[in-house]
This record gives sequence, C-alpha cells and structure tokens, in this order.
Amino acid sequence: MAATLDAEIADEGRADAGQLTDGFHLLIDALKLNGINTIYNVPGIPITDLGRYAQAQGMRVISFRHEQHAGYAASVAGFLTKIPGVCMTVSAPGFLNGLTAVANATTNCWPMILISGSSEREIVDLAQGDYEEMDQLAIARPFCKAAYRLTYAQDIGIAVARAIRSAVSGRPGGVYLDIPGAMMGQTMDAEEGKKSLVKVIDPAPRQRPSADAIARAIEVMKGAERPLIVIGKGAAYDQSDDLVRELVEKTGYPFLPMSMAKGILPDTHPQCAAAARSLVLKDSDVVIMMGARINWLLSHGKGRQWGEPGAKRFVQIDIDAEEMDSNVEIAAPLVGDVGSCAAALLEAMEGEGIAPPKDWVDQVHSKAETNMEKMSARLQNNNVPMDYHAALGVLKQAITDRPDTILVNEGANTLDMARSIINVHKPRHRIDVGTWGVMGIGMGAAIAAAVETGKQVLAVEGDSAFGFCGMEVETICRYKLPVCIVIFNNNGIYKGDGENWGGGDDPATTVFVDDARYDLMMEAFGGEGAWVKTPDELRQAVETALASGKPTLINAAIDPSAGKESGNIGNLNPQSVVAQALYPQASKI
Ligand code: OXT
Ligand code: ADP
Ligand code: MG
Repeated sequence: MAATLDAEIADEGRADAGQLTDGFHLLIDALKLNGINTIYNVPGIPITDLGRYAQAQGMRVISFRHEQHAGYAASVAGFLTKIPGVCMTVSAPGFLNGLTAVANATTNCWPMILISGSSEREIVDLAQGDYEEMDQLAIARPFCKAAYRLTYAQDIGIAVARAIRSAVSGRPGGVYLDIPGAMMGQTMDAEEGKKSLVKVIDPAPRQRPSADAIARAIEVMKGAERPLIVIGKGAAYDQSDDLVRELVEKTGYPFLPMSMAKGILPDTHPQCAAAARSLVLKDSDVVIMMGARINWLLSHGKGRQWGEPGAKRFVQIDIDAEEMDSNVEIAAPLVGDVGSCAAALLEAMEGEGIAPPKDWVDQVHSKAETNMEKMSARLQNNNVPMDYHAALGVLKQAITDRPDTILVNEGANTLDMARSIINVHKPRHRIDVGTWGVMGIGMGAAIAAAVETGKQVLAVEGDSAFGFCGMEVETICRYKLPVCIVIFNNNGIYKGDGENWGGGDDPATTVFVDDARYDLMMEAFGGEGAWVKTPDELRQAVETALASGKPTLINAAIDPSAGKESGNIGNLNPQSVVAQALYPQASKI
C-alpha cells in the first residue's frame, strides 16, 4: 500500500498536490510486490527511516551489528529461497562492509541485492568532502553481477525489477543498487507511483538443453564403465531435488556430493560415494557434473587426484555456458538448469540400457564401507580433552535424531572433519564457507536459515571462525532465534599450541587466549551458555538446546594439539626452501 501523506501535505500548504507517495515507500512497495518481505540491515544515515517504514509496512527487518553479516545473511537467504536476499546499508563504510558479502554471493552464484544509501551526487562527483562520501557505484561494479543507481523515485519500480532479474536469471549473483538519500525523499502522485512498479514475471526462466546436446550426453554415458555423478550447490540451489534423485537412482551411478549439495540425496544413500572420494575421482572414466564447477575444490579436474591425464570424459550441466571447458575439456556440455537437464536426460535414457557395471559399483561401495567403519570406531572415543572425532560423533548423532535441523559449519579442521562426519539428510540443510572458504559467514548464515525456514539451526564453528562474526549472538538473542552454536574451542587457528618462532613474549600468530569463555558472551545477552569438556557433557548440552530452541552457545573444549595446519588443505600453503632452512619448526607443522 502506498503511504499517503495527506496530513503532512496539508501542514505544508500543499494539499492540492493530492495523495503522494515517496521514494522510501515506492522502494518498500516494489520489494513487497516481488515477494521480498525481509530486509537484513544495519541502520544509519540515510536509511534509518527506510528500515522503520519497512517494518511499519509489514516487512521483517532484521538489524545486525555489522553489515558484513547482514550481507552474508541476505546471500544465504538467496541460496535457500531462490529469491534474492536484500541487505541494506548506510553509505561508504557501511557499503564497503556489505560489499564483501556481495562479492562472496557472486562467487558462490547466490542471488542477493545490496541496497546502500549514498551521499549527494553533486558533492561526491566534485569530491567536495560530503558526509561518508564515496563513488559507491563505481566501486561496486567489479564485485557484482550488475550495479545500478537510482536518481528519480519514479524509476524505482524498474530499478528493483532489473536488480531482481539480474540477481536470479542465468547464473545467479550479487547485485548492487545505489540509492542516494535525496532520491528517497522525492515525492510523486501515489497512483502514478503504483503504476510505476513492476512485477517481475518469470525472473529465472527454465533453460532447456537442446536435443542434440542431450543425445551427445547419452552417447558419452552409454560408453561409461566407471561412471560418477558430482552434485554441486548449483543443484541444491535449483531445488529440483526429486529429478536429481530420480536421475541418480535410475542411472545407478555412484554420486559425490560437494559440501553444500549434501542432503539432496541423503549422505546415507547406498549410492553415496562421499566416503570413497579419492577412489571415484581417480578411477572414474565418465563424470557427470551437476551444478558444480571444476575449480580448486576439485583440483581443477587435473593432477594425481584425477588419475591418468585426459582419460576422463565429462558431461557438465550448468546454467552458464561460459563455465564449459573452463578447466578441462567437456565432452558433452549441457547448458540449462539442473531440473530441465535432469528431466531431459531421464527421458532420453529410456531403453538405452544405461547402468554401471556391477564390479564398479561394488568397488566403490566396499571402499566407502571400509572408510566409514574406520571412521565410526574413532567417533566413539571418550578422550578428554576431546578431539574433533569425539565431539563430532556427538553432533552427528544429534543431526541424525533431528534431521530437520539446518547445519551451519565453518573453521578449518572444524569444517573439514564435520563435512565428512556429520551426515546431512535433507536438501539445503548444510551451509558452509562456500567457494571462497570464507571465515565469518556462520552467524549470518545461521540467522538467515532460522529466519527464512523457521527451523532449528546448529552452527558448528571453529573458535577463530566464530570470532569473525561473534557479536551477532546479540542479534540471535534479540530476535529469539532457534540457533545453537557449538564452538570447537582449541584455543586457536588450526591448533592452539603454537609457539612464537622468534622466542619473544608475544603469543604465536595462530593462538588465542586459553580456555576463552565464549559461552559467557551468549549469557551476556540473555541466551543459554554451557562450557563442556567431555562428549557426555556435549551430548547433554546439545540435546537441551535443540529441544528448547533457545539461543544457546556451547563452548566445547577441544584438544589444542588435535588439529592440522589448514585442515585438509594444508597443501595450498606456499612453500619456500629458504624458510624451511631458517625455521626448524616449519617441518613440524
Ligand atoms: O577417499 P579418501 O580416502 O581420500 O578420504 C576422504 C573421504 O573419502 C573420507 N570421507 C569419509 N570417511 C568415512 N566416512 C564418511 N562419512 C566420509 N566422508 C568422507 O574422508 C576423506 C576426506 O573427505 P572430504 O572431506 O570429502 O575430502 P577432501 O579431500 O577434504 O576434499 C577436498 C576439498 C578441497 C573439497 C575439501 O577439503 C573442502 O571442501 N575444503 C574446503 C576447505 C576450506 O574452504 N577451508 C576454509 C578455509 S581454510 C583457511 O583459509 C582459514 N583461515 C584464513 C581466513 C579465511 N578463510 N577467511 C577469512 C575471511 N580470513 C582468513 C582462517 C582464519 S581457516 C581459518 C580459521 C581456522 O581456525 P578455526 O578455529 O576456525 O578452526 P580449527 O581449524 O578447527 O581450529
Ligand atoms: P560446488 O561448490 O558445490 O562445487 P559451485 O558453486 O562451484 O558448486 O558451482 C555451482 C554451479 O552451478 C555454477 O557454475 C553455476 O553456474 C551453476 N548453477 C547455478 N544455478 C544453477 C541452476 N539452476 N541450474 C544449473 N546450474 C546452476
Ligand atoms: Mg580453532
């Protein structure tokens, strides 16, 4: 509903102007018209009132303590719902804080819109030193999929429509919308304003692959002796869960879920090859990529991990044609959305006798079983201080008991071990550091997951990872969100037992204060805190938290020596023979 300003207009002697609306309300109306009902924001000049008015007009406005986390929340909302999440910030510093999240959203192919207030254009363009002066539009451009600036309130409808379509169509990404403060105060006739709004029809049209492309893919699949399907978070985003499942089951191929694709088919599915990762990557001969890039997370499709160079044939399903051949030759590119491609493949497979040889399936199954048995024994340990396995064994069971819980996960060891240990049972029920491996996404992700789905969230956080976003526990308490945070507190980054290699009094660069009481942070804001040192204590605390739905922070003491440098990706740290000669400690890492 466009707000009417009769009273104010009358006061100002402008009653003859009729019923007016303004930039503030047109923006709110344009978002609502397009099904965007939540804003993740940090208030301040010039958008404080915009937040108030949005709340007054029935939108949910979640105010954060820092824009980066509001931005991460918006991006995760986009991932979970396919509707761009909106983050709203003030100018210059607030905008820059939010920009990290837009860049991260674009990198992850998640739709979000960053809306930032900006200062007087004339003053900014002449660099005359306005309040929070910055040429935000120019700065935003390289970090997003599209960037737009509004000058006139009458263009709000079109600008919002453009922002939404840019964010969700084709490969989704982050969009920046610059709203100069002066524009928000512009008024126009309410009826005209209403007519200027645009409802975006079919913002992300289904993209069907061509029949030729499907036939080519079927030919490749027919020749497969050791096939594999790799499922990525593009497939999770697509929400064609039933079609993906049907394709996997009808082909009978082993499947490897990338971390945020876990749960499209449950990790406990008999065809899941997560526990035979090395084997399937190395020995497969045909690999079907579904919404997953062949980037660093898959060693670019090359190297020892992938076996004999050039021996594999790839079928790749991706919404973005430019993704094809980015790292390796794609024998059968399928440009389209995951659902349409899966449906077309299913249809074309009929009667083609596509099935994997039994010995390949048996081999993968037996490797996975062996790895899972080995793992299972380690999860039972009762060591004090706890190691990662003991603590994660408890959390694995908690999620098995409550599979509707959304798992958020960040850290290095905390991330890598939780990924392989905690089974995910439902689509889009695992949110983590994504393509950039970014630390600090945890609280924004947890808040968005709780707000967008209403479900219980379990955030499993390294103590360093949590430190990037810890102040948002106040936000969690303020909005009374069902979020249970478990901090794996090993007193540091990767490990808590590092030494200062110069021998001075300062602590090592990677260690934190011993036994930090993160649980008291949660208590400070009225939530529940627990400091646990054994698997039994952890089990009890998690059970209480998940049963109550109350904001809870469980500070779980983990052996400071239990982790590995950089978790599973230590190989990415640069090496130098000079450094190895200088520092004997280097070899111990
Ligand atoms: O097949 P094999 O035999 O190979 O075995 C594999 C699987 O088959 C098997 N497996 C299983 N076995 C049994 N049962 C089951 N169910 C099962 N499932 C799997 O297990 C192995 C391994 O399988 P996995 O995990 O699938 O495979 P792998 O080889 O690990 O996969 C490769 C990758 C690359 C796909 C995978 O490792 C991956 O996804 N990695 C993501 C890594 C990542 O993104 N890390 C985060 C960044 S690290 C670093 O940059 C950090 N920083 C710097 C920083 C960052 N990032 N951001 C910002 C803004 N500033 C700074 C910082 C500060 S981490 C960090 C903080 C760390 O400290 P914390 O305190 O937070 O955390 P702690 O480390 O805990 O202290
Ligand atoms: P992961 O990290 O899980 O391997 P990536 O983020 O690397 O996944 O890859 C996701 C891919 O999915 C991107 O290349 C993106 O273009 C693609 N994608 C996004 N949405 C869709 C969709 N609806 N259908 C098909 N592909 C999609
Ligand atoms: Mg740590």
